[in-house]
Amino acid sequence: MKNIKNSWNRLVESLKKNLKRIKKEHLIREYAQNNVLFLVFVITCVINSTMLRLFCIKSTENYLAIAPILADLAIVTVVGGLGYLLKPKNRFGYYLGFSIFFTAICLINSIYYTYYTSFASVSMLSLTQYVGDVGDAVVGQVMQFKDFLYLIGPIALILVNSKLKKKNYYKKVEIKSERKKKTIKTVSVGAVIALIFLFTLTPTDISRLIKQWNREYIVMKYGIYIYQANDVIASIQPKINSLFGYDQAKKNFNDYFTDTEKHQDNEYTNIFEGKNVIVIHGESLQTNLMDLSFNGEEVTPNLNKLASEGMFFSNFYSPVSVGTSSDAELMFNTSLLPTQSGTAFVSYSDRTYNATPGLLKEKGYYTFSMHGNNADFWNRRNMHKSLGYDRFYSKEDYDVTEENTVGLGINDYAFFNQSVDKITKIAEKHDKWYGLLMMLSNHTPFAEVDKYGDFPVDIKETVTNPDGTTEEVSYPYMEGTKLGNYFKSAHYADGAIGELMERLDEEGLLENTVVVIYGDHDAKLPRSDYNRLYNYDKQTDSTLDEDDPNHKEYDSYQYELGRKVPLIIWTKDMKGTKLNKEYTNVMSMYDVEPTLGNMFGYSNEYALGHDIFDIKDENIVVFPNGNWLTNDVYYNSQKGEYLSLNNQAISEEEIEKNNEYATKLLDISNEIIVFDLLKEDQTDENRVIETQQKGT
Ligand code: GP9
Ligand code: MN
Repeated sequence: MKNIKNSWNRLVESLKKNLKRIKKEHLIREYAQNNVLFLVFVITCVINSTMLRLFCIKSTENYLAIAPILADLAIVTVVGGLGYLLKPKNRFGYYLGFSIFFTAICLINSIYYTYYTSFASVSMLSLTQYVGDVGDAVVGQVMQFKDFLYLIGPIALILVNSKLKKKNYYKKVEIKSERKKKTIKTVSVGAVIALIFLFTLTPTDISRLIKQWNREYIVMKYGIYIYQANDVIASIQPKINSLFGYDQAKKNFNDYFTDTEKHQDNEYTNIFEGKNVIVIHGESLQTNLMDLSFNGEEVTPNLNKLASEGMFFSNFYSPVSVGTSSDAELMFNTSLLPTQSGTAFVSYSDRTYNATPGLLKEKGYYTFSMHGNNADFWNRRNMHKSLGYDRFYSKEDYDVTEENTVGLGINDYAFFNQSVDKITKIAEKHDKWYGLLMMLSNHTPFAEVDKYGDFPVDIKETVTNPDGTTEEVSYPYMEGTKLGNYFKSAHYADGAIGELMERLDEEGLLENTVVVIYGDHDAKLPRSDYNRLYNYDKQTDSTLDEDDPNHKEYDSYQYELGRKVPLIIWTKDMKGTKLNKEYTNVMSMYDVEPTLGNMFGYSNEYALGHDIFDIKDENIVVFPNGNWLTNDVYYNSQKGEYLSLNNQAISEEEIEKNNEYATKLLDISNEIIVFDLLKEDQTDENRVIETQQKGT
């Protein structure tokens, strides 16, 4: 302790001494005079990036953020430091060049943000529509006074340069070793700042940078320069991936589909032909919600009602990968699986997809999607076009206010309400339509509990006192836990589904319509919270001990299998018919397109999933990590072990066969997307020409 105190005192003393020396010897002034170009470059680049963030992202968290300033400072210090390798007379050109480059990044993003409320991506440069749409609008409508402020960097450098010229600054001679020393010192300072920045990062920050889809978040954390560099890498990666291996991929594809059995018609074939469709993408809705009640109130009464009146697929999984919501959409619409690197929505939005909206369009449907969030989230602005939606209604089409905002954006009640107004108009104009409504409120972290309304997740009991009087006691149970908050949030979202159904009915929109509801993926909640849910001890307000006879094990297998999500297909007149029942065969999100296709009379001949009424109890659900599930077995490929669901052992051969199938499915799906195998006219020659054109 004494030693630490002594060292600390020595450090403080030496700092004081150095500060005094710096003051006395005017070292700062001297440094500034000798490095004025570098300093102007660094300061203006950091100011520009900070200004961009402050103008675009209006949140206290952003206003107070130090991390992006550190990130920007590290980048420009290193770039600026490398300028010292040049002779003084060449440095102005170097700094001006980079200053213009960094200014352009800020300026383009500022304009793009004004127009699209998101940051720009180089991947969009290949989309001519973007250049066309924005090109005309830029100078007149979109470029605002604030955008001119970004020019301070190059302007300041030009002014400083003319002053320096007059002072004969550039006549100074600096020998090579001196220049090298200066470079090393400055770059090292940049590296230290970068290190400090790295310490501020959380695992979520890193994973979001890798995914590169939550652009605002990345800019808010990493600053605009790292965002843009990362964006370039993310945009180039799929192009590189698709350069090699096309022939082998095409052969695998042909072999796979030659060997695949053709679909057989069944009693569900064409039963919904010509009907309108409303698909509800239920954010983070898990099936286990539907079995739960607190103090006699169901968590999801509306979902439960729809399930009890319609076709309820109770063993349904959404094998999403890092693309979460967007992977669910991909699988639902295209019967493909998530890609092995990046996400289909962000990295491969320019590929050809045999997607449900596009296939229904060919049958005369008007197709649309609606979502209250920013259109660039998960790159939906582009990907929804590739999937064949005629129109994507996003945040900019909704009246979003502070009052109607919950979590990521407009709450599900306001979103549905405004959506029904839009659907009513669509239905007036079009005979047949297919629409997707994507919910948003029930999104992790489920923290805005006071906005979810009153839904206690405690245990209330009435106890009789010895004197005969009664009183109500409450045990906290799930109150204050993340899982408990999820129940409150899900109950809130479920209420919005109830209101939506009522309004659709009032507007007569359910008469000839099939409603399809799916949970997009699980809510990623802690297993310990589930242990509390199933093993709560009221007396101690904690989880029962594992050796307690009443303890119910909720192990990792139960947790993984518990991640299932609901799929409900419902029509107003289905209740009591033979369709109205629970369907228990295992099924996955990528089985939906062939299943619906069979019912609506369209087909994707390159679907990787199956019509569940064709494959029935022989279905296998494959997960992106190679795990798989049948009605009888759940196999964990990481551990190389399985859980029998029917108390029977499974042979090594069976495991091997299914492992091969899982790998094949994941590979073929990935190759279809990466090599754009569904695109017609894909001869090798055309691909080479196209790749060259894209490269120029
Ligand atoms: C974003 C919403 C949520 O618009 O769909 O995406 P997620 O985080 O669930 O992938
Ligand atoms: Mn989601």
